[in-house]
Amino acid sequence: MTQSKGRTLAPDEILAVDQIFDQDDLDWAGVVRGWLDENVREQIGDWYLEGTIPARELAEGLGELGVLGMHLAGYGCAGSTATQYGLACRELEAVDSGLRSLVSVQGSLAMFSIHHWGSEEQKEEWLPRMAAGRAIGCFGLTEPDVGSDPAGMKTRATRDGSDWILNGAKMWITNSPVSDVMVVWAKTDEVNEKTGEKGLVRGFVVPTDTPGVEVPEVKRKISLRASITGEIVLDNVRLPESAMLPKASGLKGPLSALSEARFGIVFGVTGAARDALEEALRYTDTRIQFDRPLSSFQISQQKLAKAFGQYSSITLTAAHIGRLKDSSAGVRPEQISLGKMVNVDTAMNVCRDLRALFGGSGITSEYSPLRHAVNLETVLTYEGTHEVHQLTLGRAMTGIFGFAN
Ligand code: TGC
Ligand code: FAD
Repeated sequence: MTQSKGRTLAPDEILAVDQIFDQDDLDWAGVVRGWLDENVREQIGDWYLEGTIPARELAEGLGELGVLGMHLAGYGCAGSTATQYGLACRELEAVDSGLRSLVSVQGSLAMFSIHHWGSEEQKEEWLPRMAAGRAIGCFGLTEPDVGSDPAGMKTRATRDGSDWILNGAKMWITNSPVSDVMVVWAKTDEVNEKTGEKGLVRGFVVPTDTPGVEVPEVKRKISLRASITGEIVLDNVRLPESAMLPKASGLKGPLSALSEARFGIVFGVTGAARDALEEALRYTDTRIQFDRPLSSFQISQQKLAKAFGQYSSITLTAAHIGRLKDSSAGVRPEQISLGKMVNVDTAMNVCRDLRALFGGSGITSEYSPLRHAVNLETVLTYEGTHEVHQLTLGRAMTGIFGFAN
């Protein structure tokens, strides 16, 4: 006998998301979601299969929407709260992690570095164009031989008169093949006061069309396919003295930008989990097996309830970290590590578990959970691997640096 269907509640209604975030902030998230519905959602599965994204066109649209560098103040940026920025990331990643990456790298890595560590001239030159999406930025920290331990970077910046000469290679750089400007981290011959040795990390603002720069694309990715990834090859790249970020000295420069981008991920991945859950609810409601909708089986409901519980807890974690970041005390790196470690891992498990509810259809691009789960493999790795964040928390709790023993 088929049971009559009672009233249904959306996950965010049960969670009472309107009691977690301010209504104005949720209205803003609705604006972002509406723009994505109109401009991106339908095409994303195809872009993913094609292994690309129309970055330039999207950047201009996202610039008009106002999400690029929205949490920065001045220079064409909105000066929003961290939570508002987080909620935008959540909507972007509900579509695809690649789209959130485009916005993270632009606003939190490239623009933040220039905004926080740059000269007035660097800010005036790049930030308004980047906020409008008329210039795309990338951020080169990782190298072919140096990932989790950026202190070991091999890229060098040496003096020639008042100029800088850059040599080296960066690997896995989001947007490098389509970028107009790169923030590149390199070691100079200056003495690092912490180690007492030569080799101080500095940041450089490098227009991509500078002679000696090449940005080959990384192909054959099976994760984060709706995102353009490349290398940066620097062969005797001559830059004026003014190209160096004057206020950044040491690893604090790039790590501070990473904190910003990791924060966006803490919120972003809750969007991927929410989207997978909404899609699973729609699918199980209409797919009939054994003369009943999948949603009526106890095991389906168990999977949905478990996923909902996990989604709820990562949303609350994101909201808490957002509040900390917006508070006068601010958020500490280990608190961001906590959010990145727990939220990415949990969102990945949610998407992977829900995928099973779609049976064979779940392995196509027609449904989002598997695409999200595969994307989240990248998110688990970049911006500090899962293990780096475990060790960061381990260090915070025990006082022992467990990275190298
Ligand atoms: P440590 O001694 O901890 O710190 C060195 C200096 O930096 C300061 N600091 C921070 N400052 C601001 N924000 C943070 N989150 C900071 N973390 C550390 C720290 O206070 C210190 O300052 P000072 O003044 O005392 O010198 O450095 P460590 O060498 O011990 O760090 C170890 C470790 C492993 C935690 C660090 O190297 C690390 O985080 N490694 C992971 C590397 C990483 O995340 N790479 C990401 C590359 S970019 C990317 O993936 C972009 S993906 C983009 C996309 O598509 O979305
Ligand atoms: P490794 O550091 O070699 O790590 C390999 C494995 O060893 C991992 O499991 C790691 O956790 C583990 N490991 C390493 N050290 C330790 C330790 N001490 N203890 C225990 N385990 C350890 N970088 C940028 O600079 N800019 C970008 O825009 C950017 N975009 C990216 C886009 C994509 C699609 C991807 C995949 C990566 C991107 N990255 C970018 C690079 C990313 O940040 C690195 O891949 C990441 O930091 C890990 O470095 P690695 O790949 O060299 O791995």
